[in-house]
This record gives sequence, structure tokens and C-alpha cells, in this order.
Amino acid sequence: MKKKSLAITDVHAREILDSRGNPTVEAIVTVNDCYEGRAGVPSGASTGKFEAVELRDGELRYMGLGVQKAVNNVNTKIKEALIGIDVCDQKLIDYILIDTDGTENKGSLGANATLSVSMAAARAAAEALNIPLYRYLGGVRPNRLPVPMMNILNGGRHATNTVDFQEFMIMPVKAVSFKEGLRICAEIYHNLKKICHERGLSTGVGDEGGFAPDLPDATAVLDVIVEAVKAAGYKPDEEVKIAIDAAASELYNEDDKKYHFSGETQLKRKWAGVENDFYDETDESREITRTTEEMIAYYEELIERFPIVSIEDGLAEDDWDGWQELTKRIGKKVQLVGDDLFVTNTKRLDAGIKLEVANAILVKVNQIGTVSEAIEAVEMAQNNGYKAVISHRSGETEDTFIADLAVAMNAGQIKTGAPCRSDRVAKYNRLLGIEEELGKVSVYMDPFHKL
Ligand code: 2PG
Ligand code: MG
Repeated sequence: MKKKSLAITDVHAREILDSRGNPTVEAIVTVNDCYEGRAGVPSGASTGKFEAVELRDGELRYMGLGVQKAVNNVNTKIKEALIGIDVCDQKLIDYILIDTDGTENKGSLGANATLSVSMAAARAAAEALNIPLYRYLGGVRPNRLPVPMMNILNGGRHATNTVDFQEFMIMPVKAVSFKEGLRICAEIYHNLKKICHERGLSTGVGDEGGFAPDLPDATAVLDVIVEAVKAAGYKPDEEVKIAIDAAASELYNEDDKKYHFSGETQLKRKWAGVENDFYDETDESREITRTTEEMIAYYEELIERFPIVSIEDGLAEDDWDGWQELTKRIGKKVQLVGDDLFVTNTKRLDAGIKLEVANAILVKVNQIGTVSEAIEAVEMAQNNGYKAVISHRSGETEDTFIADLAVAMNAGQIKTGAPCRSDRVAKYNRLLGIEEELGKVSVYMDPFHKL
């Protein structure tokens, strides 16, 4: 039988807005002049320094954040290179994108330009073949719904509160299905809101939809989360586990090689009535910092006290020795996820595997800039006994690509924010649809049953 021709006949991009009101790239790939695939690119706030380049215009409009150059690259160079290519040849499409860019870090076309087209092409292919995106990306394998790693309390770069660690997440590991897991999370989220409100704490939300109250430190946050889990009628540890993204690269200071807890310091000083900007050697005014060793000891203490099952970016992206020690000390007890450390890059992941650093990778498609490279990172992780957590960015669009990707890769875990803000909820709602579609063959299970 002659192979049906599914040639790319048009590629078009435009500048749209993301969930923070910043510009991002949307691309549309057309096949045989009739099938269309569309995709919107996310954007991070706590970006790792080894991520692929997000091309920004640096001009007056949108305070420098415009993406007209990236859009233009799609509408000229990328379009030219892809017209006539079979849309089902994702690896070839991505190879052409990498080759047309010609740099190590997508610095010429911009990873926002390449990713928009890479994702839109996959969507167009699925559309032309009339199959769901997860089936197109995963073939006959997909059947596993991811456990949400749901961020219900925001700090760090995602909010203006005093919480220094970036994300505090709940994981409904014992639910019978994704649908039930999502319900459990939403109920805990509402109970957390109630508790914050009753205590006079802010119930305003951060970039990923989690609440962003001023709390003194991680212990205080974890206490309130455990309380919310119980108030919702669930058993912490047994039914609901906790995950943290410390985003420690953001706390790290190259000069003194220490982690600086500015929020914790600020609140301690406020409570002690110490004047702003007045520092001496008294305990009340001293800045709170932690060395690598103190950070590791801090995590040991936290996992002892709380049902924490996963810690992401516990140490900075360059602190390989620290990461090795961290992995030695607690890597058998908890999942240690490399985000800024690995940046969805197989070269960095390979180095990490060889050094026995971390035991999981966070996968963010825009950190690397093509779908194929993100899939390769997941495969490398899975082939080496590392887990892969599919993730959103703090700046998102209504695009639900990562929901399908998580199922396609049977990744088992997804990080996509709170049950609040449509950019986050869209991914959860897509997963509800996928679970229903998979029906009897769908599987939902505790990713840590062996830990
Ligand atoms: C992270 C992400 C997503 P950002 O650090 O894991 O939660 O944040 O997109 O700001 O890098
Ligand atoms: Mg992170």
C-alpha cells in the first residue's frame, strides 16, 4: 500500500500572551492545506543557567520581553526548512530545527521558536492521523495516568511572600484513579485556603496558583499543609505525600558559596522589631544562610519530621559535589529531582547518572527546545533507573501538550500547579479526558511503591 502523504504545507507563528501577561510564541503547522496543529510555548521564572535560549527582543515594547524575533524566525527560516517535510517524521522535523539553528543552545532561532513548531507539528500529525496526541507520541504504550505533584503553596520567585523554597506540593499516591487523586488535591487546597483565612494569612495566589502567605520557614509551611491534609479527611503519609521544589539555585550565592534565606531573615527581623537594613551580629538581625552541609542536614531533618517523598533542586545547579553527597545521604529514602541541574538535557543527565547524582529528572520541553530531545531525556532517565517528572513552567498558556506527553511516556508523575488558574487546570482537565478515554486499561499508581 502506498504511504499516505502528509506534507507540511504551512508554518505560521504569532506573538500571544502567557499567564503572567508576558509575550510568548504560538505556532500553527498545517498539513496538506487542511489539518492544523497549534501550540503555545511556556516560560520560566527560576530558569536554570544551562537552559536553551528563550529569544527575547530586548526592545522597549513589553519591557524588553517581546518575541517578535522568534516569531519572525518561525515565519521565515523555519517555514522554509520545513515545507514539504512529512509531518509524521517528528525526529526529522526536530533534527531540521536543531540544524537550522546550528548552535548548542538554540541561541540563533530561539528555543521558543523551535519548540512552538516542534509541538505544533506533533499536534498536526495527530490531527491528520485522527488519533489523540498521547497515542501519537507514545504509540501502543500509553496507559498510565500521572500522579499530580500539585503545588498548593508558592514561594521563591513565584510569589512575593517570605517563603524561600519555591514549591510545596501534595501527591495523592493512594487514590484509585487520577480523577479521585485530583479531587483529593482540590479538597486539600480548599481546606488550606480556609486555614490560611482563619489565621489571618493571605489567600492570594502565586504564579502557579498556590497560596502565598507570609510564613517564617519550611517547617511552618509543612505544618500548615499537614493540617490541611488532615482537615480534608486524609491521612498524611499513608494517603497523601509531600514534595518540595527548593529551587536552590535561586538561593545560592557564588561569592560565599552559601544558600541565602532572605524571606526567613526578613520575617525573623520583623518579629524581633529590628530596623530594616540594620545588620549587626545579634541573633535577631543576622542573615539566615546555610552551607551545603547545613542544607543537607536541613533536608534530613525535614524528611524525618514530615511525609516528604520528593525534593527537587535541593542544591544549586553547579554544586555537583554537594549533589553527590545529598544523593548518598538521602537518595535511598526520597526522590531527588534535578531541574536546573539537568535542564532536560541528555548531556547533563548522562553526567549526573555517571556521578550518581539525583535519581529523577524534571522534564520541561522548553528547557531543551524540541519534543524529540525532551523524549530522549525521558528515555535516558527511564533506561537508567531514574524517574521522569513531566512539568509545566511558571509562565504557561492554555496549551495542554504536557498532559499528553506525561501519559505518552508513562512517566507516572506530573507537576502542573494548583487547581487554580485556567492555565494549570487545563492540563488537569485534559488528563481527566484521557483517563476516561483509556477506560479499562488506564492505570494510576504510587510512583514510590518501592522507595
Ligand atoms: C520549576 C518551574 C516550574 P519555573 O522550577 O520547577 O514549577 O518553575 O518555570 O519558574 O522555572
Ligand atoms: Mg524546579
